[in-house]
Amino acid sequence: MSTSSTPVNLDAVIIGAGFSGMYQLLSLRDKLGLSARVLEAAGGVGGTWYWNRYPGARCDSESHSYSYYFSKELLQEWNWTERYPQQPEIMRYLNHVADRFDLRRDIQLDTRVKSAHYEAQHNRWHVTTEAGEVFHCTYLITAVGCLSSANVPKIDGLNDYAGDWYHTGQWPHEGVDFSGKRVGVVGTGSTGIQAIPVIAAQSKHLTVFQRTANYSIPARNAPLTDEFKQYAKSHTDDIRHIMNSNTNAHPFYITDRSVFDVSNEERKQIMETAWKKGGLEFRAAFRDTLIDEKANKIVADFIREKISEIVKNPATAKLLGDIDHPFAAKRPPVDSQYFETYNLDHVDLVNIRETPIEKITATGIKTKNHDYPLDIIVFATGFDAMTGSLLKIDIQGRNGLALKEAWYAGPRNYLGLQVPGFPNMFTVTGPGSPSVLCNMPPAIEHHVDWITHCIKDMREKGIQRIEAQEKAADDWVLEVNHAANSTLLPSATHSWYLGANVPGKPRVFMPYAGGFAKYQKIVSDATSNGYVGFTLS
Ligand code: N01
Repeated sequence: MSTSSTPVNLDAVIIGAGFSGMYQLLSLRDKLGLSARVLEAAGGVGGTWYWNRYPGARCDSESHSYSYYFSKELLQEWNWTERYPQQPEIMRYLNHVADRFDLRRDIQLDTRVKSAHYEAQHNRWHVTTEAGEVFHCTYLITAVGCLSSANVPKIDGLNDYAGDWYHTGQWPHEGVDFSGKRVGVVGTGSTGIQAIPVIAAQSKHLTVFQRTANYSIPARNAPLTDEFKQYAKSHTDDIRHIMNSNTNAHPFYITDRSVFDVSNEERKQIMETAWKKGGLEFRAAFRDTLIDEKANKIVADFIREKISEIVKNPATAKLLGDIDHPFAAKRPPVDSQYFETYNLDHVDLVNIRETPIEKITATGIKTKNHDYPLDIIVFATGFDAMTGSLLKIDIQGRNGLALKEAWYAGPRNYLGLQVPGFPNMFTVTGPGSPSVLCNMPPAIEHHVDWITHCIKDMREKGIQRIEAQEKAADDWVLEVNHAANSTLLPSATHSWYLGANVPGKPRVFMPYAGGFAKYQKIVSDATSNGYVGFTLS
């Protein structure tokens, strides 16, 4: 450990030891031979999976695609056990990666980065940690994750609550014992929908506080068969090709078929088959689900019908099916027995859209009409997504320009990779890139490979600085808006894609919705034409 008077000099500092940070370290250290260190606030590697250990936490991407593809050996060695990996299995995988590639010696845990300031006279970043350590580096790479900054709602009275409360994204490592407890869950996004069935199975009584009803598709999780494992291992090149050549980086293509290309019966059959298969692939049954309102309504109505078939109490079914946005305009959850859980006698659903939470009392949650006594409250209320974790760090670029200032009206960058005024700083899967609209590992590998290639190019050509140009960033923001506006995504006006879930956050559609394949081509064209839109000096 250094002190503030003895800075550690490195080629690169990487912030975060999740999927991105670990691969970035390996790439800079082992492929380019640079000195690099990962600074990580948590007590272990894993990034979002280190924190999100709530009951039922599982990935919605299929395990054979939720993997690094940079190492053929790793792909052959590692054996996933289920269609969708659970959080502990993902943690075992990421810890295996850390050991297998000898990454730990350059990962500094329990180290929260406080500030990162660019010093133009030395062309370096001056990075400090909360413990007072100082690092000087040429390249600063933020690998802080898109969904890492927990959003705990500011509800009156939380401090007076005598029971225990938790946010799903900051779950205690020792777990939570729900047995014999009256539990309240606030939030019915992907997280709440995963957690609710598991908490229901463990608790005496569960009350779900729903503000916005949500679609959900059955995951149909199951142990992987030997045949599938064999297929995945013997087709790694094909699977990688599919992921890299489609819209969402999942291991399947969206069909070319419109909802209106087929008869009613055929359409119903297609949706039934997709529902039976389950998972995010349900979205891929038609090409126009997310671009045509009428097409979307047909698919959405099919899901509503399923909800009313599953949920026995008609009033509950109505409330669960009363969804105010197009299907998949918010990230569609994938569940195991979510709607079925409401058939249990000890599970209640409360409509807090109609009767909002007024406050939290010493004994539970109070709405306008009712007091709900609770021993435990679980906030499955999401994240200050995409920008939250970056803006918590005091990042200053050229001439003391604060990132907070540069982004006061929302994130503004070029290709989601660099911000004007912040030379040699790179953001892995930041806003302005497809990131959260994708299966994350391929999106991460693409960014890390690009950053690595760029730094290699710079060093070979004696270039000391790369910086996004102002005009390129302005044009890219327009392109990001245009891509979003060509879909139904912005019509879910309260989604976290828009920053609308965090009071006061600028409403800007943050991820790039033009598709992963198209995005890669844009980035590749700009690069091969001499880093168009970047200034190299
Ligand atoms: O968060 P969310 P999440 N009072 O923001 C409600 C990824 N993920 O953690 O819609 C009452 O989607 C809010 O209501 P409303 C995935 O990308 C991945 O569930 O704002 N309620 C909503 O119901 C996902 O999209 C996996 O009206 C409040 C819920 O809380 C992303 O993480 C698994 C409230 C928040 O939903 C975020 O999902 C899980 C308040 N003050 C998640 N504030 C994988 O499989 C918020 N809500 C990898």
